[in-house]
Amino acid sequence: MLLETTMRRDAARCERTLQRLLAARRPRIPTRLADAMEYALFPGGKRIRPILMFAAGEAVGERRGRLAVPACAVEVLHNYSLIHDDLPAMDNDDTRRGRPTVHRRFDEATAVLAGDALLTLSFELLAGAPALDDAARVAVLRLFARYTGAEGLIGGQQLDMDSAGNGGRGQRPEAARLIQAIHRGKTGRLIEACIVIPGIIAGVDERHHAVLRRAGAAIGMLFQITDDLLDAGQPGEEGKLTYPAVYGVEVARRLVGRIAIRTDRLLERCFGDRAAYLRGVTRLIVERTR
Ligand code: GRG
Repeated sequence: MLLETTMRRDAARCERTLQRLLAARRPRIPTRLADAMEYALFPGGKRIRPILMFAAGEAVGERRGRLAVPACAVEVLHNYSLIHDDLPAMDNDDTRRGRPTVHRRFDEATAVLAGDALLTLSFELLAGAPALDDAARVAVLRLFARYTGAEGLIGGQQLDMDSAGNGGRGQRPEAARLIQAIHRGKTGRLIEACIVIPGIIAGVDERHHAVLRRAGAAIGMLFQITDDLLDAGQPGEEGKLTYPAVYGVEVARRLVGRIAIRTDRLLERCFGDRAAYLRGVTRLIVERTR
């Protein structure tokens, strides 16, 4: 099947499951809060994280049925982080995905609560995901908490805020380390989780687990540098601590090329034909134009 068709189907699967999970809870949630949560989730963005989870699932021979709820949990957490990132205390953004941000459409307090509610919902979903054995469920919850907490996503956001306005200054090797730490926390860990969680659910051995971690970290890096390359030169981007801003667009492009080739070979070597979909999605992440 055509790569784009499979991706569309997987995004639609995530959409259906998310709609069902939210609809089941809606009667017990205060209306304004439920409205804000749904406003953030629907219509969504690219749904690239759930797609990556289904693709990693194919590589490890895991069926989509067992991954649907965990994939929604990751997407729900992603949307919490966007709501909070847009708040006046952080990025202070008025629009996201071409319409008002949650705090603009509702109000700041509701946006904080909707973000909090999505964060806790993501853990509720993982805790109740059907057909996982207890050991896998605990391992997934532990990894997800670590990757999205103070050592992961939230820590990355703190580092990013601390470094605001520092782009291009200081020693280059230092800048490289800081950029890597920010990317790994803010973007990388959640994408790594998408690649590693299907392996935990499928019960892969240590060696394959380590490969999934390496590939996940690399795909996270590819996603973020590509994002920064797409933004390079836009108003408001100057002075940001990103590879294109600090090292230039050409260096950043070459870095993406090198990481992409290494990751592609690693996935092919370890998972053979079963990694075709994951390799395809990774290629499209690098080639995307939005
Ligand atoms: C507030 C704890 C906390 C974290 C915020 C998500 C985030 C961390 C910041 C948003 C700014 C940003 C550019 C982060 C890097 C991750 C990223 C590229 C997010 C956008 O993800 P997409 O492109 O969004 O998958 P869609 O709209 O497609 O869902």
